[in-house]
Amino acid sequence: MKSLLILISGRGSNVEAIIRACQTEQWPARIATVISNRADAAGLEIARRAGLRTEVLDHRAFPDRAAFDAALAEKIDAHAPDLVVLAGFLRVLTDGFVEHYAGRLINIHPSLLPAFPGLRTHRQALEAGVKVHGATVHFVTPTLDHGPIIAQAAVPVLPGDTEESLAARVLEQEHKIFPQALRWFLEDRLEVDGHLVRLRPEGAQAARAGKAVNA
Ligand code: NHR
Ligand code: GAR
Repeated sequence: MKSLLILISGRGSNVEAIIRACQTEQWPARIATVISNRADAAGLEIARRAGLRTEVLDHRAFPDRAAFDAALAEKIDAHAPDLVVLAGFLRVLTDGFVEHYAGRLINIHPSLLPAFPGLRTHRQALEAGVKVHGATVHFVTPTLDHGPIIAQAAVPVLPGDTEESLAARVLEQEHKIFPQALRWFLEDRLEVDGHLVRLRPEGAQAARAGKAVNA
C-alpha cells in the first residue's frame, strides 16, 4: 500500500477532503502524517480527529529557508512517503528540497495557472477583471507555481464578487479536483512528459506491469 504525507499551514479544508476521499473511496493508500509549519493550524485538529498522526515544524525556529527545508525533509523522509502533498502550505520551498522530491510533490494553487501565481490569487483575479477563475493541481518544480499541470477546474467570476465569495466558489472545486488528482497519482495513472501530464486510461497501469487487467 502506498503512503502519502500532507503539508499544511492553516484551515485544512483540503486535508479534510483528502481524508474523506481516501476513506470513502478506499484508496490503495494511507496517510502517513500531516505536518504543519504552524502549531495553531486548524487543519491539525481535523487530522487528529480523523485519527491521523500530526507533527509541527515551526519555520521561525530556523535561521534560513535552507535550514528549515533540511529539517522538514528529514521529518518527511522518516516516513518514506510515495507522495508529498502541499495542501495550503504557505512556505516557498528551496530548489534543493523540490529536487529531492521531484515527481512526487504535488500542490494545489487557487488560480487557473499560469495566470496569477503567488499569493492573494482571488484579489489578483478580481483586479485583472477576468470572467473565469479557478484552481490548479500541479507537480511542484523549483519555479514557483510553474510545474506540470495535472488537473484544473474553472468557476465564473460573478458581478459583485468579493475575495471571500470568489474564494469559496473556487474552494468547492478544489475539494473535488485535488483528491481526484492524488488518486490518479497513487494509481500510477499519471505520465509526465516534459511539461505535459497525460492521464492513462483506467486499468492501463496494471497492463503495463504485466498483470491481468480484469482478473
Ligand atoms: N515551492 C516551490 N519551489 N515551487 C512551488 O511551485 C511551490 C513552492 C512552495 C509552495 C504553494 C504556493 C501556491 O500554491 C507552493 C508552491 C507560498 C508562497 C509564498 O510566497 C507562494 C506560493 C505558494 C505558497 N509564501 C511566503 C514565503 O515567504 C510566506 C507567506 C505566509 O507565510 O503567509 O514563503 O501559491
Ligand atoms: C486553498 O484555497 C489553497 O488552494 C490555498 O490555500 C487554501 C488552503 O485552504 N493555497 C495557497 O494559496 C498556496 N499559496 P485549506 O487550508 O482549507 O485547505
